[in-house]
Amino acid sequence: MKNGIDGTIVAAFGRQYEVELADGTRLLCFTRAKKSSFACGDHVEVSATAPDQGVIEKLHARTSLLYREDAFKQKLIAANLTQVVIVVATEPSFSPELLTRCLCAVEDQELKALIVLNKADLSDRLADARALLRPFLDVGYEVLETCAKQSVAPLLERLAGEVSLLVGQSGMGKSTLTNALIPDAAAVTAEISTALDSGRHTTTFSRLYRLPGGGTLIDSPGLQMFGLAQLSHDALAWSFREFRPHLGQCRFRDCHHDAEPGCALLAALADGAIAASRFAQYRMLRNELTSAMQARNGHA
Ligand SMILES: Nc1nc2c(ncn2[C@@H]2O[C@H](COP(=O)(O)OP(=O)(O)O)[C@@H](O)[C@H]2O)c(=O)[nH]1
Ligand SMILES: [Mg+2]
Ligand SMILES: [Zn+2]
Repeated sequence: MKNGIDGTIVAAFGRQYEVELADGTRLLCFTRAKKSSFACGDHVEVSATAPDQGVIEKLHARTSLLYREDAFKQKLIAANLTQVVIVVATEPSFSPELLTRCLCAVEDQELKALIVLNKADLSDRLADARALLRPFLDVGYEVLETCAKQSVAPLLERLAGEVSLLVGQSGMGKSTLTNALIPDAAAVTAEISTALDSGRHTTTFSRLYRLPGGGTLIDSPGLQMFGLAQLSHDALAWSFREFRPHLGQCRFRDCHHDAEPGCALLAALADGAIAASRFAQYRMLRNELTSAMQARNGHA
């Protein structure tokens, strides 16, 4: 059997991975290590052990890695992305806090962010959803309103030439968008569900698709939590994009931006350059990071 073949992980289910080779062949691959740490989108080197099976031998360097982490474990979401599309909806209602957390991870990896407000056809809920998104627009994020059931053309345009991840809470319409964007996505999903005997229609693992107009799309399971324990305190502050002009301007180099005199962030907050709601989220996340660090060091 052939060794040293390059491929891309197009689906990650537990400790099994589907790897697509340059010629389009797909191998179901296992890993040699007990603790595997690969993600959908990873470029790997594999050895074929059967016409449709292989072993992952090596991971090629990543350009980016989106993941979440709490005090004790890490959960990889996708690798080698250029853009993250965070999907929210008019109904069910979404969590602005979760959206903030996703954006922090996206900013930390220096990826492009696009917020999609789906189910824009549910017009009686639209005003409320727009109001929840206002603080994100105010700091420069772009919001694209879609109706997955009518037209995904404007979204498709934004995906050309990018490696994009669709992420968000469950029920927002990620899979419906994927199915509308990729004609044979539903068939692929059904086939895998049968193969794994999961028999469920909810997305339980990430899957990578090639878009008809060029570009790559990864659909992911619904998110309920997004720990950011991987970030340092400085990285967290930097991940709030409107804080950046003020960072490094505090009187004290190790300023906690808490109550210190001469704090540039508190000054920006006082004069309205930083919104109170964003600063409150930052404080909450900062406290969470501190707790995670303490828990790791054994004095929780
Ligand atoms: N009205 C409306 N319903 C939608 C739209 N997009 C998705 N849905 C519905 O929302 C539900 C959840 O969609 P799904 O794609 O499974 O969400 P996911 O969990 O984010 O993958 C399904 O019943 C869809 O039919 C939309 O644009 N408008
Ligand atoms: Mg889904
Ligand atoms: Zn400060």
